[in-house]
Amino acid sequence: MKKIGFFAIVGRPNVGKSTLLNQILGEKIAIVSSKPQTTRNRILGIETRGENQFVFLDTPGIFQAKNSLGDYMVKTANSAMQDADAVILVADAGFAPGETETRILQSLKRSEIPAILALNKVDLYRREKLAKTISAYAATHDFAAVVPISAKKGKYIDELMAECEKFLHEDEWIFAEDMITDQTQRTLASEIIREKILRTVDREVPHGIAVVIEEFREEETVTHIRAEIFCEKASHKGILVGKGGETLKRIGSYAREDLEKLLGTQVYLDLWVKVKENWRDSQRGVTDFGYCAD
Ligand SMILES: Nc1nc2c(ncn2[C@@H]2O[C@H](COP(=O)(O)OP(=O)(O)O)[C@@H](O)[C@H]2O)c(=O)[nH]1
Ligand SMILES: [Mg+2]
Repeated sequence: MKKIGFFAIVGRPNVGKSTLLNQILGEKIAIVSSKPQTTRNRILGIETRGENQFVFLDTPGIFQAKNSLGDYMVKTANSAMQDADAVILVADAGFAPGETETRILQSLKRSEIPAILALNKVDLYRREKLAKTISAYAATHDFAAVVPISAKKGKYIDELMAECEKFLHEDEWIFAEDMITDQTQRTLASEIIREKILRTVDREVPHGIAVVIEEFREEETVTHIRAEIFCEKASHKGILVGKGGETLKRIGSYAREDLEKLLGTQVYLDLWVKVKENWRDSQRGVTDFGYCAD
């Protein structure tokens, strides 16, 4: 009998939601960085094991939005929660529930959606610390399960999957058995480029970046990709390009390495930097770059 279930992965920015999804799938479909608010869209990840199809929705973290892009990101996370059979709340194993977790739990209580608590980054903490965090959470909510994990090290992921399995229901699968995401190769390519920018440049620059793929042409052994990187200020453009174009070259070569792995071909990557002032503040700018609600 075939079974399926939907799971929204939620939590504050930077707790390891995208790392967890990649680890479950064994493939990188969600970009990861040490900077908060890396994930902007809802990302679908599909894991089919035997008769079971697990559909995961990686969401942008839930936070206090400061502009139109932020609004869009928080709405995306909230709506993913409403559609789920169960929510996986990812939280840092070293901290008691804070304002964000409390807010998420209140909304789950109201809508009566079951929650699995995944306490992540256990590799960083001692056992006593983890025990304290577990009791702090247990006192605030009646979780379907509490599973300490290390998304980065791939530890206790099977335990988490076993808890998810309890929420599957008998039904036809929605996705083909070999499908792992609904994102197109173009989208994955633009996200990879954005990840390398997040990892290469600092301060406020990467948060104002949008990457648009202008050309994606596949030949037998080579893929030609031309991408435009939009930033919010001329000074940001200077930082992205760097002295003698050195920073942009570095971003390009990191991105090319991952793109070649993703596509299984050689990649010719052509990157251009453009300025579009304050696009994140306008609804128009945000939708123009593809961040539009379903
Ligand atoms: N030490 C440790 N770091 C982790 C773990 N999981 C994720 N991280 C790191 O936490 C940061 C944020 O991860 P990311 O998946 O982008 O978080 P998201 O914003 O919740 O999607 C990255 O630097 C990850 O490498 C973990 O289990 N242990
Ligand atoms: Mg993320």
